[in-house]
Amino acid sequence: SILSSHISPVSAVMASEKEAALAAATPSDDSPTIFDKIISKEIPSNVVFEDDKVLAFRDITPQGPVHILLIPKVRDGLTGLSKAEEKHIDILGRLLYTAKLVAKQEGLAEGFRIVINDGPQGCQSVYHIHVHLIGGRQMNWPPG
Ligand code: TR5
Repeated sequence: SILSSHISPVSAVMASEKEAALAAATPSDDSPTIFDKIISKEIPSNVVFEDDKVLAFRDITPQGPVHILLIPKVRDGLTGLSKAEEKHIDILGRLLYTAKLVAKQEGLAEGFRIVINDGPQGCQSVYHIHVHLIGGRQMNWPPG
């Protein structure tokens, strides 16, 4: 890609992985995602918080010193925020509240960024709703 030719090889690999994940992602598809295997521990992840409803683990391609994904253990049709229904209000609140707890646990007293990517234009690549918690560096606005 145009991007890849102007950045370091490591970043180029990461960029193309994201591009590949985006290309493979099918927004309307209700089939399992990689996160099901992370929940079942079939695929290892670096878990930082877990209860009966929520799993929080470190992103494999961190966009900051701290980059954690918070996901519901049961997707229940919540492939993305745009699919939210009233029945999801409790889990949506729990994801955000848990993000606050994890931010404190990670020492992000100076602030942090919460992101939920939705759909192709939102750059969503995994269709199991997830909250990104990013911190440990100065964030910029507007985001890319
Ligand atoms: O692009 P969106 O917003 O959908 O976020 C998906 C996130 O999942 C990205 O930030 C990826 O880096 C992250 N991701 C993808 C995989 C993965 C992961 N984080 C932890 N562990 C992972 N495994 C084992 N496999 C992935 N494909």
